[in-house]
Amino acid sequence: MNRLLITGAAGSLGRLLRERLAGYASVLRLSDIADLGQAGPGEELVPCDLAEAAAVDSLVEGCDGIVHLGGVSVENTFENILQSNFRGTYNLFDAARRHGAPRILFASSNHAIGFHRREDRLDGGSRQKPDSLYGLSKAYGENLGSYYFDKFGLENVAVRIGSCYPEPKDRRMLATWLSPDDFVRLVKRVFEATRVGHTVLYGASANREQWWDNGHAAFLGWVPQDSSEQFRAKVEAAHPRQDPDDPAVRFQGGSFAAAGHFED
Ligand code: NAI
Ligand code: 15L
Repeated sequence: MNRLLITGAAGSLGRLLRERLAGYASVLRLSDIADLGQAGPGEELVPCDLAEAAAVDSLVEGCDGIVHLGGVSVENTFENILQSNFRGTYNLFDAARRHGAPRILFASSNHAIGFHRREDRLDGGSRQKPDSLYGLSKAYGENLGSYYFDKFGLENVAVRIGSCYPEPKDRRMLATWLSPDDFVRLVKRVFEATRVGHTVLYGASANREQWWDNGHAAFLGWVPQDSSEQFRAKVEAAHPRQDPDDPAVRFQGGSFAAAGHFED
């Protein structure tokens, strides 16, 4: 890999990959609207608003792979999500089409399927059930990936990330937790696999509670190594058992599914 672009590089997963993918490509091109600090060895900093099509076109030129993390990462107004997520992700895919179709890893979210019930085991064929305006933008990004692969052969993997933090923060995250190490391993597999087509998979570690089945993506060779189980006692002590009929417990999206419409 010569030049790998990471959008959203100033965010929490972006900072993680910036550190952990140092040296993985000859050049890491790091982009965000927020401050990216100073360029280190092998880094190129390209500030860019993803909503600006011309700027995104220049951003993507010369890249061999893209990790697309940039955008609004929680529920927000439709206008903000429209600009950063809907427009931003369209601009990115369309620029990639014009510049040699570099493979894209799109950071989708469990909130694209957040209105599925916790007792439903999802797999590659499960339908989208967004739980928020944010989740809708992730469902749209997945569909962009489907369209750009079918129409233009632009390979891409949408990862429905669960909860990627150093430790699970609550009882729900015992099921949705994706360890930073497992995330980094997944990113590398996406760019090292011979072929990925258009694939949608779930980003969770090998936790005891499993809501998602990635059997359809076994060709990637990504086998999560970590488990939230090591944190169970701590999490359960800090967070009392919840009412099983609470919408935040019934649905996979948790509080995103339980919340009212953001614009009201
Ligand atoms: P974050 O909010 O820390 O980082 C997102 C970055 O995108 C920020 O630095 C922000 O400045 C940038 N950004 C927002 N709008 C932009 C625009 N118009 N142009 C350029 N940059 C813009 O989020 P985090 O946690 O690092 O997540 C990264 C990605 O992964 C996001 O797309 C998020 O939706 C997704 N994700 C993260 C999960 C997690 O557990 N951290 C779970 C599921 C999905
Ligand atoms: C997400 O999509 C968010 O970006 C992140 O902040 C977490 O809330 C995560 O999902 C989750 O569901 O835990």
